[in-house]
Amino acid sequence: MSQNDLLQRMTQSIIDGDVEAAEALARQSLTAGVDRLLAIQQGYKPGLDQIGKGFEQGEYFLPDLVLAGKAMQAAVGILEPKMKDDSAAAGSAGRVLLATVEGDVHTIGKDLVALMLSLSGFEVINLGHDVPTATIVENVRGRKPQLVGLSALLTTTTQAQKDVIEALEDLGVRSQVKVLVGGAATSAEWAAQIGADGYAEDASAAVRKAKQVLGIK
Ligand code: B1M
Repeated sequence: MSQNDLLQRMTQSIIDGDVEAAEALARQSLTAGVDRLLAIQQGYKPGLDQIGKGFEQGEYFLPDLVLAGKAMQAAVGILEPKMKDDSAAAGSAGRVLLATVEGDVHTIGKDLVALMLSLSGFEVINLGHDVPTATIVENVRGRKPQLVGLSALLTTTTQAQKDVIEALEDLGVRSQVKVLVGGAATSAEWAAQIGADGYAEDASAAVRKAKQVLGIK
């Protein structure tokens, strides 16, 4: 099977919400030596984008989103350990606290950002999803990261990114930490509007932006 066929089948496995097929294709791509990030970004992710569009247009429904999300997580679960095996020593670039903000349960993109940051030498504290603003702020105070990354996929939950920045200001710790925002519902304009230090559109951009705001070459 050509690499293109493999990528297309990966996309289809997500659209079908077929966990077994997604996993089998991930194993097959490892054997064939396909770049793992390419498999995630150009194989599996387009499937989620199509399901998302179809959901908006009433062609797909919530169970389709759920199954597509499970298939994606299963595939990434197979590719991720192999990516970590290949990575350099983690932690040297600095400490990052990552969370999907309160009210938002979307985890896949944030976890990819976590993976890419840790592959690039960051120590990543992943607080998970639907994380209350107070919990994020407590962790900033207690664990002293250099960067806090806030993911939001819903238009309604972007407000929580602003809440976190305001809470950091209220506690007088805003100047001690850089704030990076991302997720499908956000933009560079939004980041500027709420006083974040940066915005990244995808996981690779998140690494570049994290290094840029922290002054790492
Ligand atoms: Co939901 N969902 N969902 N969903 N879901 C979206 C986001 C939506 C755009 C679909 C649509 O209508 N087209 C829409 C949001 C509309 C809006 O508000 N603008 C939506 C909706 C409406 C909902 C519900 C409200 C549906 C309902 O219940 N009626 C509900 C909300 C639940 C909640 O959060 N309270 C809901 C639920 C779910 C599931 C749980 C079923 C599932 C998530 C499973 C999971 O995460 N474990 C799900 C899914 C799968 C999606 C879509 C289809 C795919 C999201 C995804 O994982 N993409 C999504 C449509 C879409 O995005 N095309 C959709 C793949 C991932 C790799 O990309 O997450 O964008 P993404 O992350 C990228 C970048 O954004 C960026 O890098 C990542 C990697 O490249 N990035 C960052 C992300 N975070 C970053 C942080 C950074 C930097 C970059 O710095 C810190």
